[in-house]
Amino acid sequence: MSVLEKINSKEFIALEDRFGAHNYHPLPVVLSRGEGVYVWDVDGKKYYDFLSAYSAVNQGHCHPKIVNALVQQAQTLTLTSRAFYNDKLGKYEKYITELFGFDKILPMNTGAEAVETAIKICRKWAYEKKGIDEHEAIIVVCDNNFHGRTTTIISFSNDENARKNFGPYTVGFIKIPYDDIEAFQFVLENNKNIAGFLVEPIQGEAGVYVPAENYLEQVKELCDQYNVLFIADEVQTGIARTGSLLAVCGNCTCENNCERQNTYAKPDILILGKAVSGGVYPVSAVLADDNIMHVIKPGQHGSTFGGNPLAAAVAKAALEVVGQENLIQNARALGKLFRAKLSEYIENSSIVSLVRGKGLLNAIVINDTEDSSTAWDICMKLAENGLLAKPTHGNIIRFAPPLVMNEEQLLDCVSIIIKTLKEFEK
Ligand code: IF1
Repeated sequence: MSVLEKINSKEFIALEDRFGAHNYHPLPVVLSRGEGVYVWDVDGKKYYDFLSAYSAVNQGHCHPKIVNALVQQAQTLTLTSRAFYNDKLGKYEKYITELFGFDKILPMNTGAEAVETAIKICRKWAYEKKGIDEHEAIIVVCDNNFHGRTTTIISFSNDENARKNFGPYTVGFIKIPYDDIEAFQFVLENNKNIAGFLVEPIQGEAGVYVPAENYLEQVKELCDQYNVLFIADEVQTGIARTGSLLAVCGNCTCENNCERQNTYAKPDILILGKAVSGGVYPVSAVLADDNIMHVIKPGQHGSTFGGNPLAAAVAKAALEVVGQENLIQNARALGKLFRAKLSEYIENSSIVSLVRGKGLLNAIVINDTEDSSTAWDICMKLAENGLLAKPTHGNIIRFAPPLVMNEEQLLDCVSIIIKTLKEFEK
C-alpha cells in the first residue's frame, strides 16, 4: 500500500506542513469529498459547508451538470492557446455577455487576474478616451478592500499582513471610506485624473459590510457625471450569492423582481470569478461595452489559459445551472430566513452582537475583541458539530452555504449554529 493511502488527518496535515508553503492557517479538517451542500473529511465525518470555498461553490459541490461538462470537454480538447480559435469560446462569450448585459468579455482565470485586467483596461481607457495625461490615471478604491493578492492589488490594501514587505508598491490609487458617497464626490471634485472607482458591492472579507441601499446607484450617477469608470468587483458577491444575479442588481434575465426593484447600477466594468465555474475550474471574466473594451488591441493583454475551451464549457454549464435551479430566488428566501432566525437568537445572546448580510452572504459579529480567539474557537466547535465556517477578520464569522441548500437543511444549520453559540454564552 503506498505511503499516501490510508493515512489519517494528522498525517495529511503534517504532509502539507512539511512540503507546502505556510501561506494559510486552515481549520484542522482534511476534506476528501464534496456533494451539494455537504463535504466529508478523510475519517468519513460529514459536514455542512457554510463557506462554499468563499462563494465559489454556489451551485453546490461537484454539481453533476458542471462536472459532466468538464469531463466531456476534458476528453475532447482542453487547451489550444489563443493563437488559434476554438469551438467553445465564442458560444460561451455570447452566452455570458447576454446574461449580464454587456457587449464583450475578456476571459481570464483567477479573480485577481480579472481585477488586474480591469485596472489595465481602465487606465488605457483613461489615456486614450478620457484624455488623462499618461501615467497620471488614478483609480479610487475603498478602505478595507479585498480584491486579491497580486503586488498591484496589495499596493492599495490597508491590511498590513497582506502588504508588509511586498514593496515597492504600485502607485495610482486613492483610498476612501467604504459606503461614503460624500468622500467619493470630494475626490471627484478635487482631482481631474480620476479614471475609475473599483469597489465591492458588499465588502466580503472586511466582514460582509452591506452599504446603504442607494450607495451603488449614487456611485453610478457620480461616475457618469464625472466620466469615471464604475468598476464592480463581484468575484465574491456575484452569481446569485446575494439574492440577485449580481449584487449591483445586474440585468437579471430571470424577472425575479429583485428586492431593490431592479434599480440597476450597471457598472462600466464588471469583474466575475469563483462561481462562474461553480468551483470546478479556475474561470474569471471581465465584461464591458465596446466603447471601453475596444481599447485593448491584439497582443496587449491575455494569458495562456484565458478563454480555453475547457473553461468555456464549464463556465457555460455553471451559469446555466443558476437559472435552471432558481438559485437567485433561493438565495434570497433562505437568506431572509437565516437572518430572521439568527436575529431572534441574538436578542438574548451575550456572545453575538449582530447578524448582517444579503442573500446567502452573511456574517455574525462575535461580542469579543478583534484579537480574541473566540471566533476561531466557535468555528472549531462548529466543525465538531458538523458545520464548516471560518472567521474573516478577528471576531467576525462569515456564513455562505451553497445556494442549492433547501429550507430543511438551512434550518438544520441554524440549529447547529445556535446550539454551538450557546456553548459560548457567558
Ligand atoms: C484567499 C479572502 C474572500 C475576492 C474579491 C477578488 C478576489 C477575491 C471580492 C481574488 C478572492 C478569496 C481569496 C482567497 C480567500 C477568499 C477571500 F478571504 F481572501 F478575502 F472571499 F473574502 N475579489 N477572495 O473575494 O480572487 O484571485 O482568489 O480567484 O486568497 O485565501 P482569486
